Amino acid sequence: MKSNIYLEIKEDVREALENDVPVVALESTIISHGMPYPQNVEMAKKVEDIIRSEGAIPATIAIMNGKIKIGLTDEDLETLAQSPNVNKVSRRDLAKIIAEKSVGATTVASTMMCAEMAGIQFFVTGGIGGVHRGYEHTLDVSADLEELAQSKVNVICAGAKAILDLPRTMEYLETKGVSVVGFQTKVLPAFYTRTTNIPLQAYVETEEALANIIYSKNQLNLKGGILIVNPIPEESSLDSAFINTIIDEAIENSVKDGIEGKDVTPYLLKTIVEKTNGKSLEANLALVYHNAKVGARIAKAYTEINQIESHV
Ligand code: PSU
Ligand code: MN
Repeated sequence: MKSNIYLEIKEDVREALENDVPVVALESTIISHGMPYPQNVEMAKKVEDIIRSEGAIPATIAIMNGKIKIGLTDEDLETLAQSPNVNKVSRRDLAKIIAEKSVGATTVASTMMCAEMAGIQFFVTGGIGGVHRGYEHTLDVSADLEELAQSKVNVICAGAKAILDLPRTMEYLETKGVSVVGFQTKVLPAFYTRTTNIPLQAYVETEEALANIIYSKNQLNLKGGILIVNPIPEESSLDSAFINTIIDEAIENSVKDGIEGKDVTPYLLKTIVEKTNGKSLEANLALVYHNAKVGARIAKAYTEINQIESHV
């Protein structure tokens, strides 16, 4: 297990890390800026329960009282879900929020950084950030993509939302050398929907096959994480014409309202939930739960392979 003076690792997470029990990290921006209250806190708790029921230990990550908390209490989750003063913390914000001891919700990028500091290799979320549509005017590319190229943490998500420019997001990842592996899909899933016409270079049918890829990557000591894309379950997926019309409207509104920088993604998520009367939220919850199950199973499969290989 790794450590630094700012890490505050919860007891059950610490024990798991010391005893080679699989641990799965979770982010907190999805709680504070990705979903409305109270569904956000219900989601945060249920995701942890799913990971535990699969035999892994969940570690939700946030910045509180000048510490990087790895593993949160129910009270912490409530604060993140309800408090209006929670900062959205990406790589650039991390040191500042720790130094001034304010509350920070970690994005995919900063959760990867913190997970790596604690020695956690697996991280489950809903969707990642990417290259935004209209990036040729704004240069809006999420720091999540750079982080995937840097931090050795494997991220399980349901693809990226069509609020992003998906082909360019994939090009960016290719340039940065990030492997995108489809879990039971040969094309990139688009969060609310299971398919796009963007082919993937790698796909696997089983958690074991994925764990094998991660094992090889670790043996090669390659930088960065693997992005595992796991499509939303069929029964929860939305009609693509329906959701894409709403996404287009949400983007138009964001431009009209002059939304920029770190506010863009939260603004779009909120607008989409409102415009779909909560349908998008239901889909979002379903895909996060599915990712938690698959992510915990991958972490478990990896631990098993690692134990076998280190004994031969
Ligand atoms: N996409 C989602 N839900 C989310 C996010 C993205 O479907 O909650 C959050 C994640 O925390 C992600 C962040 O890391 O938004 C990306 O923000 P930005 O585009 O500002 O980098
Ligand atoms: Mn951005």
